[in-house]
Amino acid sequence: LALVNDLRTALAKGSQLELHYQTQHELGSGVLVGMEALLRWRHPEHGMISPGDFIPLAERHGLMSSLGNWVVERAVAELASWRIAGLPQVPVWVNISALQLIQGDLESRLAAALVQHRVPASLLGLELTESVLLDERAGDIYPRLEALRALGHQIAIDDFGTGYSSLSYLKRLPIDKLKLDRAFVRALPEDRADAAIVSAVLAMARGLSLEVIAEGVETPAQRDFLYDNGCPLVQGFLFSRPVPAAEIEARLLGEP
Ligand code: G
Ligand code: G
Ligand code: MN
Ligand code: NA
Repeated sequence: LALVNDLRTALAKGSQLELHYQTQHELGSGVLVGMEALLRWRHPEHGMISPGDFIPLAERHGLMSSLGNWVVERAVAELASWRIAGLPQVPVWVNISALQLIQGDLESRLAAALVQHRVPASLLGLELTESVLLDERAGDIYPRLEALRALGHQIAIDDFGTGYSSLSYLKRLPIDKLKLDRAFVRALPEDRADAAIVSAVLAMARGLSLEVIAEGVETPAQRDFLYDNGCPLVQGFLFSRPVPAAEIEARLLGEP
């Protein structure tokens, strides 16, 4: 397939790939608390290709570890360049795929990038989906998460609520944060079932001392519902779309 070869070329050159950043905010104050790094591929002929389209391709053709390593390396390098520029430092969260945990040397790649760029692990959060946590090929994930947290990384469960997992893992796993999937946010506040699910997740997370960040917040009405139900953190188009590094830098310049 031509596109796979193009992806190999893009990885080798690095120049067509970029990270876009979407801000995350404390809901009450609006304060910037972090950003999610989202991979983008600027294909020379096809234009911008979504990771939803090329990540499955990378997984099928054994390129996912390289792609994931590229993301880690770029995120850490950009964190370092922002520090050097004197910009305020907030954690960047990267998405980690199942195959990265299964096949890749994730831990050593993280360590190498952080040491090389002198970035503390506390500035690099890791987003894992529920399915990753339950993927048996990843082996016993518990000690690996413990070790990553001991190094200073924060760990979030991405797309929370959309997997088929049992809630009992929440009691057991060493994690910091739940990212409430935007599927539950979309129809707030009118949809009574979603409203019930969201307020129950928020109450449960408080009881478990887990932070919650609601994803896909697009409207003031959704934001207000989340605020009234005690959701501490938000991310979504209402606050910012994912934007290129240059735009995030401009934005960081405006932060106190
Ligand atoms: O940004 P966008 O909505 O197009 O992302 C589509 C999907 O691709 C989302 O599920 C997102 O989590 C995933 N994604 C974006 N960037 C990365 C990345 O760097 N690594 C992995 N594994 N997934 C990513
Ligand atoms: O699976 P994951 O949560 O990592 O996917 C994140 C993706 O969700 C991003 O690529 C981004 O494009 C998309 N996204 C972020 N905020 C919003 C939003 O407010 N509305 C919608 N529809 N998509 C969003
Ligand atoms: Mn994510
Ligand atoms: Na998500």
